[in-house]
Amino acid sequence: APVSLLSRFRGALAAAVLGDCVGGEFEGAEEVPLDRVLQHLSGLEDETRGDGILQYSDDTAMMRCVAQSLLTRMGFDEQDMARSFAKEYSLAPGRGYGSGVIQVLRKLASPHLNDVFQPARAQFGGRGSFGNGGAMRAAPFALAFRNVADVMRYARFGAMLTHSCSLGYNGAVLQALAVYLSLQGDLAIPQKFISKLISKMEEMENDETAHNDAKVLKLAEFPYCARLHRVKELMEQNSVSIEEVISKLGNGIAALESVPTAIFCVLHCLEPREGLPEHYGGLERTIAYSLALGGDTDTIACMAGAIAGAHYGIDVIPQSWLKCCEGAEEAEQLANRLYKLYSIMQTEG
Ligand code: R7I
Ligand code: MG
Ligand code: MG
Repeated sequence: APVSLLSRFRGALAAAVLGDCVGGEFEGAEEVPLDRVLQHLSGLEDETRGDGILQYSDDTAMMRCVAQSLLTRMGFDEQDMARSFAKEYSLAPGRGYGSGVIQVLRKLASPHLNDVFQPARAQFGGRGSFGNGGAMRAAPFALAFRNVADVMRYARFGAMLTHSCSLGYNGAVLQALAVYLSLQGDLAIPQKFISKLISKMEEMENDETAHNDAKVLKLAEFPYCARLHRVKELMEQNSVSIEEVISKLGNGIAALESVPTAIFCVLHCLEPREGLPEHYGGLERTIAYSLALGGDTDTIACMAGAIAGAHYGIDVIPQSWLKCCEGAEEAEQLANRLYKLYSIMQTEG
């Protein structure tokens, strides 16, 4: 049966929270044997557990702020979103935020701040952060705007509130784009999906700031495009080892080393894979595989979850898994409200 757009919206946000919550167990672990991942996930099916025993981290906390702000302002309002991040951080500072971004969040709380993008620009010697904190919270942008140019524009501004390095905000653009295309059903033809991502990222990276950041950081000239080409090559291979994925795409806290990786996880798990239980559907495979890569597991699973959830919809996510995740229900409610906003918006351009 075709997956309804509402189901895709709910799937995207709920699976993002799921990825964050189940991924927290392995964040920072260098090697995560698949056995341990499957054990962790089968533990979620235990009836006696549930009721949000797995807590969400900064990934979900900030994604909720993005969704809330887009809803209450009925679009992007940088002042409101910045305030929302600052308030969330002050109420719950212990959610595992990146060590650099907390300085930005403290500055954003100041009532005397005129330019809300300024604190982010002061990070890391004035170049800004290339961490994946902008990308991890980018999914709601794909649910709030009808046309792709708006999704890209606002995902970029939304990320720039904390991540002013082009590698940081372009990672957020790529993540929002991937969710957007997945909502449209584009994962039905994986080659087309990846080609569209590459052509859009060529537009984004064909920019002086992006070229300069790439040069300073000693990266390829179009860093995201180069990684996406590697994703394409890995997709065409008969077999791919975890080690190969990590060495070619990365599994780290930098957006460049995690957003293309998350995209690869989704594409790789569209089909059954050796080592993953036969009773698993694509969504479950995507989450399990993301955790097995180790490294920044909560964030890679959160981003892969959002893309996969937008493809498969809410109905295939095991209820027992969602029940274990703090904030999963709220994520579905936010998705319902974003769907309503989307439905009343005019189609433009
Ligand atoms: O990007 P950010 O919000 O962190 C997100 C990550 C996710 O994995 C979450 O789950 C959470 O665990 O944190 O936070 P930032 O502090 O902006 O960036 C994260 C880290 O990336 C920093 O603490 C640095 O270690 C590194 N980093 C940089 N290092 C050197 N130079 C980011 N940008 C730079 C840089 O320009
Ligand atoms: Mg986190
Ligand atoms: Mg993380």
